[in-house]
Amino acid sequence: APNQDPSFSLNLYYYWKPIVMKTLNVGLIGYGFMGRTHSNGYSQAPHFFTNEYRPVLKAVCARSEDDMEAAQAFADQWGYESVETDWREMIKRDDIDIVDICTPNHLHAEMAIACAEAGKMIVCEKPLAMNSAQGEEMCQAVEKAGVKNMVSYNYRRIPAVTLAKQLIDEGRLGRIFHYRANFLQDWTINADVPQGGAATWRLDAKSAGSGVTGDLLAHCIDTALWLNGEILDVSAVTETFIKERVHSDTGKKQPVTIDDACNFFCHFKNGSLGLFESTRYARGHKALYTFEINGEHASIRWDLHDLHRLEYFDHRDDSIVRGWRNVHISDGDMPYMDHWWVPGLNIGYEHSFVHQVADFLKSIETGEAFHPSFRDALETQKVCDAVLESAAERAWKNV
Ligand code: NAI
Ligand code: SOE
Repeated sequence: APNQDPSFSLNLYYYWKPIVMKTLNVGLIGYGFMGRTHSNGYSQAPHFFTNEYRPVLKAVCARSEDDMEAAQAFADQWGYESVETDWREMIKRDDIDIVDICTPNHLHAEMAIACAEAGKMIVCEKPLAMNSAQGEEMCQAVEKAGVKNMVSYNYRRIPAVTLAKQLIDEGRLGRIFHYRANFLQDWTINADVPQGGAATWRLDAKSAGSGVTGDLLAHCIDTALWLNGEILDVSAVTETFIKERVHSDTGKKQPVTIDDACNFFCHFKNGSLGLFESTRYARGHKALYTFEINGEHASIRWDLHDLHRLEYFDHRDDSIVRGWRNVHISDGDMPYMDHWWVPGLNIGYEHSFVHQVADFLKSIETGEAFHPSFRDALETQKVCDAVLESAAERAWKNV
């Protein structure tokens, strides 16, 4: 061995292990940001993770004949074998096993329910639905059809976040008192940014459902439910700073009905207090997702801009060396890291989607449940609904 470090040889083992694979054909709907990210996940997962199943990029779907050329260019770039122009036709195909829904939020429910009825496994982007009533219908559809399903709350699968879960489950923090999370961006400060249309559907409630609550806080809520358990009730405030924007459908100024910013407090079932903040008006922040958890013995904090580090403070440390430890998650005994390169070499945002694919394929192979499923994501949706109701009514709301 060129290096006596066991984690190094483990990496080589994963890299060279011969694999016999069965195929699972993927049909992708939506070839924008997430269409690319998921396609990369399917392409990379079999190179780095040993699963019985290998995804095959079988078909990508355009919106209609009008964007056929763009869809074909995407297919050529990513290696999809065929292009469809109607997602309803694509999901009828016998040679499609998994349908991956990477479209704006208002399309998730109709597409996912139709896929379940067609007996397809489903990967759906977040947020699950426009609201929890719709989410419940989606859950019932996949459960009735008995099809495997997942929602792409990918941040769970960033190794430092997975390590946070491990430390909490091992009881290292002790009783938890505080959970604090932020997701800050600044891309809608300019009043000239329109609402609606291909690039700015997130600003139109008809296609997004909500603003930062469903788009950004949903991620924070998913992570929080996973790390710290159920949320019982919420008290929220939302603001829409720019009240009217040009709508791409009409070319005219129309009222903006999404939340530009949202802050909320909550009680968790374990007795801890939660404090969440999200905005698209935090000048200087592009995607600052952070959380901090304070327990009786120890605290942890994490920052997406430095995603490889988990900060950890343990009061039980010897007092003369006690302080915040800056743990760099790049060694083979850290979650997922035994599948990548050698110790010390970083991975990034897109790898959380590779991990997601690898874990999903493993759950198909073993028959074990995959999390977050539609049912798990419905819990996040219920918190989002309670947050928006609380802000509208200026009252505490039970989830
Ligand atoms: P995007 O705007 O980049 O792409 C959306 C795609 O959907 C486009 O290719 C568009 O042509 C397609 N589409 C729209 N209507 C369609 C129809 N009727 N039939 C077929 N295709 C249609 O959007 P983006 O950023 O990829 O977001 C998609 C979803 O992913 C959203 O639900 C969003 O919330 C979620 N998302 C999740 C992220 C994460 O970190 N997990 C990051 C970004 C987005
Ligand atoms: C919005 O800018 C966005 O892309 C969200 O849609 C994603 O869910 C989040 O992960 C990053 O920001």
